[in-house]
Amino acid sequence: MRELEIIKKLLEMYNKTPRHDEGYILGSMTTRPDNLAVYAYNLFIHTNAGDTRIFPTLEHFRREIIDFMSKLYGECTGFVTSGGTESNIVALYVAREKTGKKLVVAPRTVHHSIIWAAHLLGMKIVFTSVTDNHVVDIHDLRSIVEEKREDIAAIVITAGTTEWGSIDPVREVADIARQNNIYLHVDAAYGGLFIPALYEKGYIDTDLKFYSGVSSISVDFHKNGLSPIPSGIILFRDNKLLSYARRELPYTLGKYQYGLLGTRPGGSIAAIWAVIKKYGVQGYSEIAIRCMRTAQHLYDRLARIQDIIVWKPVLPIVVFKSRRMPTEKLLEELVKQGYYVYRAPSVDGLRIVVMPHVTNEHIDRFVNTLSEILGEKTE
Ligand code: 0PR
Repeated sequence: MRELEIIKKLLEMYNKTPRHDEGYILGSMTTRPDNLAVYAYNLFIHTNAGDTRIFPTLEHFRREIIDFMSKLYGECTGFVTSGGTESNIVALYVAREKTGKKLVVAPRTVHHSIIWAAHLLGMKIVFTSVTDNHVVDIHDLRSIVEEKREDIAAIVITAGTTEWGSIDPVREVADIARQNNIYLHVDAAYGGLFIPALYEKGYIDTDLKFYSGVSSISVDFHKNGLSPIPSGIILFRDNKLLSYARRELPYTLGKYQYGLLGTRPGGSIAAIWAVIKKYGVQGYSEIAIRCMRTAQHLYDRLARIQDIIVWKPVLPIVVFKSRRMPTEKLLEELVKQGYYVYRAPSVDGLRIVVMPHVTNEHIDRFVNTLSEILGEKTE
């Protein structure tokens, strides 16, 4: 094919591909990346973070990214990953290497990548129960820790669960981890960039920090950070922990690599650097509050539909279901109208994640469509 024909075909396919700004992608934790981040990504498209001796500017970006993360959560170190799944695998790998143990303790609400990571690493998970608010049951966690202390490699909790946006009590779990000298990983892939701001403004009562007892925190910039996929970060409280994630590679100039990947996109690092410089703590705070307000608007509108049961959002994730229409039927009807909404399996409901691209207008149009499907009038 000639290039022009290829471009024509590409554009044809592009026009058949949903875009976030159309307002129909409401369930998936993805969003339209920032244009400046895309520019940075493309500019550094040729770079490979697998060897920062060849591409030392990537190391410069990494340091400034770590400085930014240290401002958010307290002094830490770490590196850019391909996202939450890689970060979780690396965290459990480090815990296993450090302790020589193979038991992971986590509430059932952890992301499935934790289960996958444990499986890959030959580790076993013991699940704690969760409270009605979908957070770890501290009493149950304490008794499991007491009983199995000698075998535990890590405790994993989530700051912004995938289904509910609930936030496990980081400080309380950190106390347990510290008292028992256990590795604690906090998966903040979804909530990490929003929690400090929403805590400060009084929207939520759980904060996220490197409290004494927290060993690692993972955060994704391809979720609420507006950087292109793949953009994640794994943070460790010190260099000693980071060193477990390092592999020697003597034949290269760099001599070692971090994480799971060999060749690693340098574009992601440049893109994350660009968005943190553009938005900073203040900019992310504004995005967090905007998403939270839009989620509250969605909650308010759904609460006015008689046939709908809706749960109050903690972070900008709204779970709802119909009293009469089976969830699968409702989902099918929504998909027919062009909507991409996900399931909330624990209550057999549906889930909307208000990502940065979602506006009040998108929400209003969605609620009107939903009301029509349910045969109800809305105000
Ligand atoms: N940890 C948490 C708390 C997550 O929510 C996710 C992803 C991960 C880790 C893994 O992150 P990566 O997907 O970056 O490896 N949560 C989304 C989810 O499971 C991932 C996703 C996003 C799936 C968009 C589908 C989709 O359309 O819903």
